[in-house]
Amino acid sequence: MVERMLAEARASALRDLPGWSEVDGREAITRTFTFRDFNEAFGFMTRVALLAEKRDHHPEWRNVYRTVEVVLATHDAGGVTARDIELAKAMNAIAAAHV
Ligand code: HBI
Repeated sequence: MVERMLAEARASALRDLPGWSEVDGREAITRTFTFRDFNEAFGFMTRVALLAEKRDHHPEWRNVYRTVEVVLATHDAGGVTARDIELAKAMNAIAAAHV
């Protein structure tokens, strides 16, 4: 069972996560990605979806045209865990490949 991170650990992890921030009022992290167009946005989501399945760890996300709003939290742990930090890092790497 992976443990939820406390405030200091979350803040520290976010220092290595460009573009991400805490969700107000919820133990979760968030980033909104903006791509060239819908095709790029959905391609990003496709790659992340396959990774999420492989890791059995899934994002909460909303796509509007070329933006993808992402929220990450580990529901089983009731907060942010290393799985969220690792998935966020992977998302940043995948998004960087799209620019
Ligand atoms: N994804 N973000 C997130 N949080 C979870 O707790 C979670 C998940 N994906 C799958 C999953 N849990 C379950 O498969 C496991 O709890 C068994």
